[in-house]
Amino acid sequence: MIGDKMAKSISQQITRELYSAYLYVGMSAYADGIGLKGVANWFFVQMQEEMVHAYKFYAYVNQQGGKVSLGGIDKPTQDFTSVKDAFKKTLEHERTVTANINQLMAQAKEEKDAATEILLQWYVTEQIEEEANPTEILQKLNLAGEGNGLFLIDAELAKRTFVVPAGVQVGYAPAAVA
Ligand code: OFO
Repeated sequence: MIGDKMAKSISQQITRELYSAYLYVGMSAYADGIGLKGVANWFFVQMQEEMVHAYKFYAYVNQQGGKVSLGGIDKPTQDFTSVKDAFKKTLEHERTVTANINQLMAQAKEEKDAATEILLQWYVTEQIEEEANPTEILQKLNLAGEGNGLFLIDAELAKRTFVVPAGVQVGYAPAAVA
């Protein structure tokens, strides 16, 4: 059982996660457009991960007998001045998402909603990685510059693959929440 207020807050976060996916598919398209297929791959995998973030929340609300109410998804920016700019915007965005997750955790604690707290712990851990990944790429971009070094980074980012996280079943399965 989940309270209406919490179901509404998680629904808002589902919309935000879908926005994240939309933002990253736009970044992937930007990278494709300038011929950096590895960077495009990295952002495409990021988009897939965001869909999992949305799905995990969605399955949880359903499993807890709550109502999922979706909001509108804004048009994401597609104006990037460079690959570094896209990763800077990624890091900024992920910091905002971390703040959103922390806010949800504060609400769960206030409402003494232990089940939602347990769910949110997964997202708290996930956000550490979500901030660490673009930070590391930005460090490399700073070291390698945006000349030939960019091609090495592009080759590295081409290796990223999408892996469904343990306990998450992709597809319609509202009971599949780890
Ligand atoms: Fe990128 O973590 Fe979800 O939004």
